[in-house]
Amino acid sequence: MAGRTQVAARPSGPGTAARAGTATRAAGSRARSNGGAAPAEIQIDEATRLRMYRTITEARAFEKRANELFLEGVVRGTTHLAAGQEAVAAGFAAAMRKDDYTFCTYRGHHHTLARGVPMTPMLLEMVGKKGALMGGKGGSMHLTSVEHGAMGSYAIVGAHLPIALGAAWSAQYRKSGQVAVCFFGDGTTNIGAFHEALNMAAVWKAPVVFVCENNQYMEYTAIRDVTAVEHPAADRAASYGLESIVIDGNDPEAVYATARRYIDRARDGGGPALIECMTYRHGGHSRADPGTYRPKEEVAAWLARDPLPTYRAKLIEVGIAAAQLDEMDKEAARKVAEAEQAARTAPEPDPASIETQLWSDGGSSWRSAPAASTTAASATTATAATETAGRATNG
Ligand SMILES: Cc1ncc(C[n+]2csc(CCOP(=O)(O)OP(=O)(O)O)c2C)c(N)n1
Ligand SMILES: [Mg+2]
Repeated sequence: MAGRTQVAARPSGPGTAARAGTATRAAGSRARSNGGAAPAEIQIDEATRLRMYRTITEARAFEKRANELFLEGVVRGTTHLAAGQEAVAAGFAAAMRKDDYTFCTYRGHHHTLARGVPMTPMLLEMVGKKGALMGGKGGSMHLTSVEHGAMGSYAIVGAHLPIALGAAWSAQYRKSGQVAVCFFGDGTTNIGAFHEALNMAAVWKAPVVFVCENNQYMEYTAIRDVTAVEHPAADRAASYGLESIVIDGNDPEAVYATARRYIDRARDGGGPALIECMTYRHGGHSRADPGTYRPKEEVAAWLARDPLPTYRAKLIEVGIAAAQLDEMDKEAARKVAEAEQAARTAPEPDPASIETQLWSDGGSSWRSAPAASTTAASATTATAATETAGRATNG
């Protein structure tokens, strides 16, 4: 792998400033930091800008209400909000082709919405009612919609990086031109699967773009307290022959331009990329966490860089009418209200559905039906399952 280019558009925002003085190390640096602005060659048109604003405002409105419903007990279990990190989802989704793949973590509402998954089935998934995105079997942490390229939200830290690589390898093998984009947190970079996936992706020149949403915390621990390098993803990139890329994850246009550049490159056979987006979660790790371990000044500094009002102000500055943005905010509120209404009133799912979608035939016959009394197809499945079970027992 040739690349040791640094294209770092290093943000000057909070967090980064606190660690200023640590120079970016990338042998053979060429392109220099442009302070988070979009690379000059990528033009961002008005439709893309509006699309990104829509994603940010809709994700913010959706998560705010979803969280309230969790607190009210309408939604059970826990939830992990991405409020504050929406610009990453907005910028990447706008740069992706419709049939590209998204892989994300349990903090994945923003990415799932950004790929066009409607709010109502998503919220129904969280409450486990009829009409839910995945029949109510996944919930907030496992949102998936294959038809939208949303290939899953994974709760095991790091587990999805090799899976995203597999999807990219499949695309490469099929010559489909698809790219897999895999989002994960800063804490994930200390998991073995991160390194294993990056290594093989680089060896295979797979069309996968790994995106670290560096929100600077892994649960209740600051990443800087447990990591030997300043930039947990970018500073490891050189180990796999990749460029060290750090961008302002709160600036959707910087995200979009960088995403376009590396997604397009991966599609053209240029291999993988690793992009570290500096950002911040407004709340705690999950529903149960008030996030009080974070210094007040740090939280305040990042709230002042909230991508929603910041991007709104920028769009108005470039000539987009405030009324048009107001309309989008209203539309977001309308969609949230509609989803909430459905979540409150939808019937419980049919109890029989509990046994569907568990196996490739959509049923449970593989588990117990004797081969003689099943159809030819399910008999084959049952036999295969028995053999697998035998191997598992013996292995
Ligand atoms: C393999 C594994 N180890 C530990 C956990 C518990 N855990 C859940 S979230 C989390 C922190 C991950 O932090 P990061 O990757 O930065 O993602 P963020 O939550 O900040 O988006 C941990 C340790 C887990 N889910 N999986
Ligand atoms: Mg984190």
